[in-house]
Amino acid sequence: NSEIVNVVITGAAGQIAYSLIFNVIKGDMFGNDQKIKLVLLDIPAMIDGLRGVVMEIEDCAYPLVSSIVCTTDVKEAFTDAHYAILVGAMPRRDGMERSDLLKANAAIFKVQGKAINDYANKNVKVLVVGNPANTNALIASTCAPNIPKENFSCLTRLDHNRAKAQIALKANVNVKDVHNVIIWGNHSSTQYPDSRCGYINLPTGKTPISNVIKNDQWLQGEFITTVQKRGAAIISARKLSSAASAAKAITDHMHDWVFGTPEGEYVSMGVPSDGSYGIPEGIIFSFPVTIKNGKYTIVQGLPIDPFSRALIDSTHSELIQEKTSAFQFIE
Ligand code: NAX
Repeated sequence: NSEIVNVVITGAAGQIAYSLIFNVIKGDMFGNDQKIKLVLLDIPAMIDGLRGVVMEIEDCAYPLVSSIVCTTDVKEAFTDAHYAILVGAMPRRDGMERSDLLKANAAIFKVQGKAINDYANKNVKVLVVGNPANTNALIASTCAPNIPKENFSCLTRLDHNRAKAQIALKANVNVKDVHNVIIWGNHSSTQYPDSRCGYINLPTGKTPISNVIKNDQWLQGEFITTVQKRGAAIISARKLSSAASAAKAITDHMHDWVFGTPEGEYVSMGVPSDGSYGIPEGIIFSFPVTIKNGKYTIVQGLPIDPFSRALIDSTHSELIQEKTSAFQFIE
């Protein structure tokens, strides 16, 4: 591919970016023949660190990097962007109220959404990773009325990958044989990791997960809580939040958004709700999707039992509350 794509990564001096950037320039996201202009945005206090990252990018001597821009200016960063991966966010500090966190992030994503609206390529695809990811994505999209809503998404692929991995470990199969797990709702501890529609490829054929793991108590209990609390478990073990696995999930999300999903394969993506599964328009909610020609479609017609309905409704209410609290700061 001879056309260069402009890829913006925010929070570029942070720990996720320190894995993500190298996945991107190796070709894992856009393919092995796609040249990339890499645009790295962070805040002024991080600019020295960012220069160090740039030296390391150069030293990797990867041929896909056509140029690198390091900036603290949103206009410079988002001008002509084809892909914007918004990783940088205000972290929660000790003593900070939840409303302070929502306020600080509302301010960041309002400015970035507006800059994307004013300066990015009109077909830009935006992925929000910085937390609270669903609500930050909604704010950015709301502040970018000239960019189609469908071009804004948030990351729940890490939760999706975690769910696949837990199923593979429990069933003692390779993770590549686990398909169509679903993450519903918010990227938070109210998310609903759902194994009911998933299947495992066994030597004997395609088999529903619940026919391989014949333990409903585990599938409706420990499986769900393990995935919901995985981020916290990593922080408590590593004393740092997940970074390499987050970068891998970001790479999977963008790769599939660009190249599509294999026939019949669902991936989880936070996308604007459209009434599917009783979630009215107006929030960014994680759904099972399939992707073709750069456009995702929410998988329709999956059965929702009362157990699932309750969990989906509860993560929905949390998102409505987050939206109400955050939006008072952007009016
Ligand atoms: P770090 O604190 O290591 O890095 C964040 C970087 O963002 C810092 O360099 C900071 O200076 C920069 N930043 C802050 N405000 C900025 C702004 N206005 N413009 C540009 N850059 C800005 O955090 P890291 O571990 O990399 O995590 C980044 C974000 O991802 C956090 O909000 C984190 O909660 C979130 N995560 C989301 C996940 C998801 O699945 N949606 C999973 C992983 C991760 O926890």
